[in-house]
Formats: sequence, structure tokens, C-alpha cells
Amino acid sequence: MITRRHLLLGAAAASLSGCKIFDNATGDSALHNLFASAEDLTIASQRALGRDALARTYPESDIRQGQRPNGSTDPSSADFLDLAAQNFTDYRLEIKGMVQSPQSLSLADLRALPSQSQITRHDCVEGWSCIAKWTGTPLAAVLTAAKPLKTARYCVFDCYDAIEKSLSGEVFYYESIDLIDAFHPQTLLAYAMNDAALPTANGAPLRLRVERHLGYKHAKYLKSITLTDSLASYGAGKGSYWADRGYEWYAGI
Ligand SMILES: Nc1nc2c(c(=O)[nH]1)N[C@H]1C(S)=C(S)[C@@H](COP(=O)(O)O)O[C@H]1N2
Ligand SMILES: [Mo]
Repeated sequence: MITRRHLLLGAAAASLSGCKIFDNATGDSALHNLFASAEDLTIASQRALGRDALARTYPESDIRQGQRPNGSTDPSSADFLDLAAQNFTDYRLEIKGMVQSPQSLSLADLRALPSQSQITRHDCVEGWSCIAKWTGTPLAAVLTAAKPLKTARYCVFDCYDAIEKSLSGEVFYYESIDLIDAFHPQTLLAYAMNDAALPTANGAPLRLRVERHLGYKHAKYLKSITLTDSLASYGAGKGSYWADRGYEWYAGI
């Protein structure tokens, strides 16, 4: 007999093997269907366990190395290079879309909001993990100031790095989370890592930490946050660079 627990374990196994399966392929519809149902189960199981449950945190002694950089590590867009050349003094994070009070926040503005540190483990679908200390502003504090409309359901993160460059143009990295995860107490806009300013390779000047999710949800090089009631008009319709290429959108761990 297949119990609910078996289904949940199966879902976990499928999501762990996801990267290897999809790294070089986008086409297998049977696997895609398995992923779609695994994703529903992951959301259902996280809801059942409580979407507010905290990710595990670690002592300082568990930080054994710097966070291994992955994906984009050195954005080359002109606007990013201009900001970096001024040590990000002109950087502004825009909060826009379905909000009552759009925000434009400098790093100093963000640092003046409550700050929080946490030592957590980052899990990439490629099969590696790193424990690091992250410091930043809870996303909840920024959203509270922006006053989301009641109809808003998601935050879409637009990033400065072109993850794809081709003759037909550039694709800038984008990700999204729902407002339940946006208001989760460990969801941070992080400006520091291991007690130093966030390195360029790890997403300077500001990146997302969304601790109960796989690595690709942790958008680096944040440019803006757009609140919306639908992801349909972002990217290929899933509001996530990797979800639009076959990975799970929710990617809960
Ligand atoms: N803007 C942006 N964010 C990104 C990526 C990226 O390429 N661009 N890669 C993702 C992936 S797959 C992982 S594992 C983590 C890597 O973060 P790190 O470089 O700090 O280890 O960032 C995620 N966020
Ligand atoms: Mo990753």
C-alpha cells in the first residue's frame, strides 16, 4: 500500500535528484509530470508542518569555508559596474507593483531597519551544501513599509546579472516567492556574509535568503522587488529563471 508518507518521501527523493535529471534536458514530459506532482506534495507537506517552521540554524564552529559561489559570480552589465565602482553608494532597491507605498532604499536605509543574523545551510540542486552566516534586513520589515495590497500574492525579484547572453539578447536572472515565504521570519535581504560585506561572487550588494528553499531561489544581485497577483507575465510564465527551464518553482527543503 502506498501511504501518504511514502508519497512524501518519494517527493523528497525526486526533488533531490532534480538537478542531475534536468541539467541537460528540458523535454521529458513523464519526468515533468512527476515533478509537478512532487511539487504539489512538497507545498502540501510544508503547509501541513507549518509554513512558519524555521530552517535549522548552526553554531559558528560549523562555518568551515566561504560560501561556494555558483551561477553568476561577476555581473558585467553597465549599470551594475557603475554602481560597484562607487561601492554601491548610489544603489537603490526598488519595491514596486501592488503596494500602497513604493520604496526606493539605499543600503544605508536597509541597514537602518532591524537587522538579523542567522547561520544556515545552503543546498544547491547540483549536490553541494555550505554553511554560512547571513546578516540583513528581514524582508517582512521592507514589505511592511511598502504596504502590499490585499490582492498581492507574490514577490518577483529582478537581478542585475545576465545569466544568458545570445544574439537574440540577454536574459537577466529572476525569481519569485509567495507572500507566506516573504513574511517568514528567516527570509532576509542579506548585505553581509560571515561578518563581512557580501562578496561580489555571492550577490553584492544585496541578495535574498529564503532558508527553507533550494539554492536557486536565493536571488543574488537584487535590483527590484515587484509585488503581483500573478506570475504569468514574468519570464516564460513561472516567474523564475530555473522554474521556466523545468525545475520546481516552489523548491522547498
Ligand atoms: N542573480 C542570481 N541569483 C542566483 C544565481 C544566479 O546565477 N544569479 N544562482 C542561484 C544558485 S543555483 C545558487 S546555488 C545560489 C548560489 O549562491 P552563492 O553563489 O552565494 O553560493 O545563488 C542562486 N541565486
Ligand atoms: Mo544552485
